[in-house]
Amino acid sequence: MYGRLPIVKMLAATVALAAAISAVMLSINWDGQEASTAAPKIDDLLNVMIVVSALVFSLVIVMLFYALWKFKAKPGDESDGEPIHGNTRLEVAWTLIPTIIVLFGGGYSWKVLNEIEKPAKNAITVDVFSQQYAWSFGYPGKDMAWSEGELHVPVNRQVQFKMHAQDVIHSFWVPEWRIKKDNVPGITTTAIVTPDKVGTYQLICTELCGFGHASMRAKVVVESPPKFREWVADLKQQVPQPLADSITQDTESNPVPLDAGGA
Ligand SMILES: [Cu+2]
Repeated sequence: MYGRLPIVKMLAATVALAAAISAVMLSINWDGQEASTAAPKIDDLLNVMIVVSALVFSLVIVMLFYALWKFKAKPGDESDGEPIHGNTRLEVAWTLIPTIIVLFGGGYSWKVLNEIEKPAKNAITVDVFSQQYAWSFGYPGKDMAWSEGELHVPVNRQVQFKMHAQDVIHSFWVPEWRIKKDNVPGITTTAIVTPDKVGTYQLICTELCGFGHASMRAKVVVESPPKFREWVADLKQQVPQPLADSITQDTESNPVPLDAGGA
């Protein structure tokens, strides 16, 4: 037989390799500036998963290289390998450990999602209209003011974006907020964000939506509440009728039976 594996040494090598990989990976600022209350929570989640992945990767690499070194065939040895049948302890371990890791990742993500999507009492609603290849926005108020290509929101207040795609699937993404949400024709999707840093950002369409997809962007301005109110009050246009209709005509809030008219 092969004798006992040097478990302690292998574990030490695994931890050392994982620490080295984590140190490099965590030193990189993957997502850039954080500008919403969700951003630090999402970044922490990513960092934890990076460390967990580094541990799994290191364990596999250490075992692989140990096996390559220890069990290498001698020159001229053409014989078959030893026939090996199941190892219950090993099988229990390689089922149980991944299960625990996946459940941990799922539970942690669930917790983060719950926290960042918790509706606030003083939230404002902004309607988002996406079409090939432009964004426009409707603001709350009697006449529903409308802006094209430029989104303004107040700082430190939750915004609930109600999204209405007019043609194909688009996706709403402001990298500094970390939130990304698909806009799907026929249904209203919601993204909840609390921007917490004044500044100018970019809204990017992140679902390949056609020829002009790469240029489907809008300017995002996060500003103080008085400035925001002033800006909305100065808007001259109202949401055009076809866009206003798309708010109420989605099949999610107004389900239409499948056999209702049509071909
Ligand atoms: Cu698009």
